[in-house]
Amino acid sequence: GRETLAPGAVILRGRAIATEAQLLEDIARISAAAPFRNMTTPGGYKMSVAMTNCGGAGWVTDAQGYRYARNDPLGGAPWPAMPASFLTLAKAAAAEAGFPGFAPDGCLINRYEPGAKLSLHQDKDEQDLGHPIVSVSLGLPAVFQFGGLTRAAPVHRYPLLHGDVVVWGGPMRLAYHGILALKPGEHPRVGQIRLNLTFRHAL
Ligand code: MD5
Ligand code: FE
Repeated sequence: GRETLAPGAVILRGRAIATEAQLLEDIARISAAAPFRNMTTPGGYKMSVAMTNCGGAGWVTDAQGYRYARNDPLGGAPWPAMPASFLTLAKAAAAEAGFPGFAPDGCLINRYEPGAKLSLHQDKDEQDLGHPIVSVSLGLPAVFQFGGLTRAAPVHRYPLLHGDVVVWGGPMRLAYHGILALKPGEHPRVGQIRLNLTFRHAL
């Protein structure tokens, strides 16, 4: 099923189900090499969402600011390579949503435990904001907040469920958005967490 949130913002419900086992295996392998960690914002707060990355461009935050880095600041090695399962899904989903030719160079992997949240923000650390972003939800359900192009615009809430893929492009690429505090629960194959893959052409 396909739902349109706004021009250029499309939810492909259940689009990742067919490859969930491979995606989960690849996440386990990536996080064994580049562990999930709770990064610090430039303002000095520790994020409740734990993060890691794969591919050539990894999103990081520390006292210096937000940026994309080719290497993991924990240990200094390049981030693990982007697995074929990730790349194939992200490219296909983008094409289905009307963005053929999407070539992500990084994937941020977010891990939410109960209570973890992402406050309302814009994604604007990428060099060329003309590229779409593809996000894949796995595990426990979350409530996604989708606002407008200003912080004051009204915010709508949408459930994001295991297997859902969202493509954000066009005019709403810079919309304010966030994830409400995760409710405790148990997903039969993922456990007591939510995972989100966020594919970007960042560098
Ligand atoms: C998540 N992650 O569920 C979300 C999925 C992040 C983040 O927000 O920055 O890691 S990505 C949702 C998204 C991305 C780009 C644009 C918009 C939403 N949008 O315009 O609403 O962990
Ligand atoms: Fe975001």
